[in-house]
Amino acid sequence: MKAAVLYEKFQPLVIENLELEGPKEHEVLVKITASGVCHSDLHYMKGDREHPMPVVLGHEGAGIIEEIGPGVTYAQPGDHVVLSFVPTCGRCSYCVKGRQNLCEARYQLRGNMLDGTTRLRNGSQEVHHFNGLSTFGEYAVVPEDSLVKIREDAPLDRMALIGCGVATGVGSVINTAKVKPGSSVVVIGAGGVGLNVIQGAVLAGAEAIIAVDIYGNKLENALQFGATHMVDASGEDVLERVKDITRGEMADYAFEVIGSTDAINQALATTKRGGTTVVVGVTPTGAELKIDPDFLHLDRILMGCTYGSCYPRADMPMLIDLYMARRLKLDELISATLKLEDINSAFEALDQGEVARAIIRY
Ligand code: PAD
Ligand code: ZN
Repeated sequence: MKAAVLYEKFQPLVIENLELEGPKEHEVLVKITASGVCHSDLHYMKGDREHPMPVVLGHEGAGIIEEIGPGVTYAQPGDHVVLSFVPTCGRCSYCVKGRQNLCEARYQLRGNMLDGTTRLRNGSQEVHHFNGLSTFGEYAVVPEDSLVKIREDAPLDRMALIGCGVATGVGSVINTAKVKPGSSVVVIGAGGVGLNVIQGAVLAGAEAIIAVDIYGNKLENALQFGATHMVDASGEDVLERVKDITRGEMADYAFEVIGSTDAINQALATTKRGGTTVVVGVTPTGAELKIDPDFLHLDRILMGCTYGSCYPRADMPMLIDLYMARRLKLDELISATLKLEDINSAFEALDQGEVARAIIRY
C-alpha cells in the first residue's frame, strides 16, 4: 500500500509502497478514507518532538473496516469508524475512573502495536506506527481499542476531523475547562484545533469569544466559527484588547492552542482573578515555563489538556450527531483537499498559516 514515510526530522515525507501485515489478535485492518493534517504531526517533522523512525505519521483519520483479526468483537468488516489516537482498554485505573484519554495502553504503543511489534515494513526495514494509527497510508492496522464506530450516513472524509481536532478543541472547553454559560473566553491560535475551541465555546454558551492569531485569514475563519472579537497579535496589544473587551476585568478562560511558552504566558495574563488557563498546544520537548506564582495565588487555575479530556466512544458519536444536526461546523474547517502524493505541500501550507485544516482523501 502507498504511505507517506518520515525517515528523518527536517526532511520531507517520502511516498513509498510499504508492506502491511494483516491484523493480529485484537487488531483490525482499516481502509482509510481520509486523514486530517494536524500540527502535532508537523511537530515530529520539525524535530520539536522525538519518535522512533522511520514512521508513518497521521493520527486524525476515518475509514471502513476491511478485515478483523482473531478475538475482535467490537467491530465487523464494513463498519464505518473514526480512529482514536488513544486506545482505551476499559480496564486500567484511568479507564475505569472515566479518564479514558489517559489510558495506560497509550504508553505501551511507543511506535509499535500494543504487542511491541510493527506491521509496517519497506523491504527488510521495519517502519513504525504513530499512536497506533498511521493514517498517512491507504490502509492501517490498528488496535481494536482505537476504534470508534460511527453512523453510516455521516460523510467519511469529514469524519476524519472528529478524530483529533474536533474532539480535542470542543472537548477542551466542555470536558477539560467545563466553561460556564455567559463566560468570556480567549482563544490564542485560531488554527484547526483553535477553531474547534471556538465552536466549543459557542456550544457552552460563552458570551465573549476572543480569537487571537497573527494572520488575518485565521481571524476571519474564527468569526465564521462564532468568535465575537478578533485580535491581531502581530500588530495589536493582546492584553490591552482583552482588557477593553472584558470591561477591564480580563477573561474567565483562556486557551493556548499553538504550543508556545510565550503564548501560554500570554494566555495566563489574559485571565482575571479566579480564571482558568488551558494549555492545549504541544510545546517542544524540554521547553520550560516561567510564571510568577503570585499570579496563581489569586485562585487562577493552569490546566493541561490531552485529547480534550474525551472518552472517544462516547464523545465522538455525540459530536457527529451535532454535526449532522448542523450544530457543529466541519465542512468549513476543510480549506484544502489533497492526494497523498501532495502531502508535503499540505504541511507547508499548515506551517505558513495558509489553511484551517487540510485533509488527504484516498
Ligand atoms: P495550526 O497550525 O492549525 O494552528 C496554530 C495557529 O496558531 C495558527 O492559526 C497560527 O497562525 C497561530 N499562531 C502562531 N503563532 C501565533 C502567535 N504568536 N500568536 C497567535 N497565534 C499564533 O495547528 P493545530 O490547530 O493543528 O494545532 C495547534 C496546537 O495544538 C499544536 O501545538 C498541536 O500539536 C496541538 C494539539 N494538541 C492536542 C492535544 O491533545 N492537546 C491535539 C491536537 C493538537
Ligand atoms: Zn492532532
